[in-house]
Amino acid sequence: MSSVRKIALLDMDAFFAAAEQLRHPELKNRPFAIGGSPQKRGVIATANYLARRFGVKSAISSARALQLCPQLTLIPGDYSYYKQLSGQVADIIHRYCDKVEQASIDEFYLDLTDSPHFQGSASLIMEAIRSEIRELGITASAGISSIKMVAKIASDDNKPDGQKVVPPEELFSYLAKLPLKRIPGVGPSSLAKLQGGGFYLGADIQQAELGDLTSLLGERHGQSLFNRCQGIDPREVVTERVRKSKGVENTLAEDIDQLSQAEAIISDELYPELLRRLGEPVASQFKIHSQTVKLKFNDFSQTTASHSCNRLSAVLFIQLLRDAWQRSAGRSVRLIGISVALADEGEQRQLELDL
Ligand code: TTP
Ligand code: MG
Repeated sequence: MSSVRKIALLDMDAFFAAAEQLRHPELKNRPFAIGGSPQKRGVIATANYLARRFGVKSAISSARALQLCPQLTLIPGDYSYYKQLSGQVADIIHRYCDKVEQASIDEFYLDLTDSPHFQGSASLIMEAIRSEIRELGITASAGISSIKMVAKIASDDNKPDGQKVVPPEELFSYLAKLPLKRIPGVGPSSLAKLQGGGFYLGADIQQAELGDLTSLLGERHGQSLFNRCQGIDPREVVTERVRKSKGVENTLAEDIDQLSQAEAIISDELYPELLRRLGEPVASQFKIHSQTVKLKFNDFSQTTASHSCNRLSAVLFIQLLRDAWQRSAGRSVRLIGISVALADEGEQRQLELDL
């Protein structure tokens, strides 16, 4: 095994805005933002790319946003919906990688060092994950590097819907060219101190004396910036849980275009087969995290619908099928799949306690 790690950071593009656009397609050609009302001194959570052209962005007040862009449509946030969508993204990622750390609602670190997929090509794995996310109707960008910090920084380079690899031999030169404000942890006040000391780019830190940095920024922050600009960031991808899933799918002998046919395939074929594969303990107890239905259409694009739940439910599969079916837009269906993500041990204990 090589000692150089392959770490990716996946970050959803304009996440809350993309999520809203998915269920309200009419928003697409308008500048809009998710945020609290200006009367209640609300702030902007995020804005779509059209609104960003006016300067509307995360953390400014909604009142200011409306000054910058008077035609802005302001919508309240729906955190549980975004969380559910983020869970669907997590499920996709877990199908390609066991070592995943969710850093925020829309950011995931993956350790792909030992991945068996695509002959270990991190670029191809991230392309595949991003293409499955695109099937959900939203997009993500990724950065790939041997250290976490650069994976995160690089995920912005080709945003939206792009990715960037910084190979190990280019790490030092990539950092050299980097304006310090792009380094996570360098906020406005650190930046002012650094610029006051004549430090503007990664190269300035690479050539600095450690003592000069620690006297400017303090021991811990100074040391950490010094190390990271040398390409030293030993932080591991910390796995919270490995989500295992089980499923069955069926490529149909002939494409179908009636929902009732699909319902029958799930009820009569796929669900009994899933029960058999799961075995009695899982099928009857609280050992499920979520259920998913997948449809592949005759143009080979696919869609999935998922919902979290604790106990296996045939009715839920039918509901999810109906949700997914609505996206067929006249296409017939060539494959149907159903799957469950299994709860891990910790979750099971928690569920039993909750009861
Ligand atoms: P980000 O990934 O920072 O932003 P984004 O996904 O909207 O845009 P980008 O394409 O640049 O990645 O944050 C993810 C979500 O977190 C964002 O959609 C809304 C929320 N958020 C807030 O609620 N407040 C904030 O100040 C920020 C930065 C984000
Ligand atoms: Mg994002």
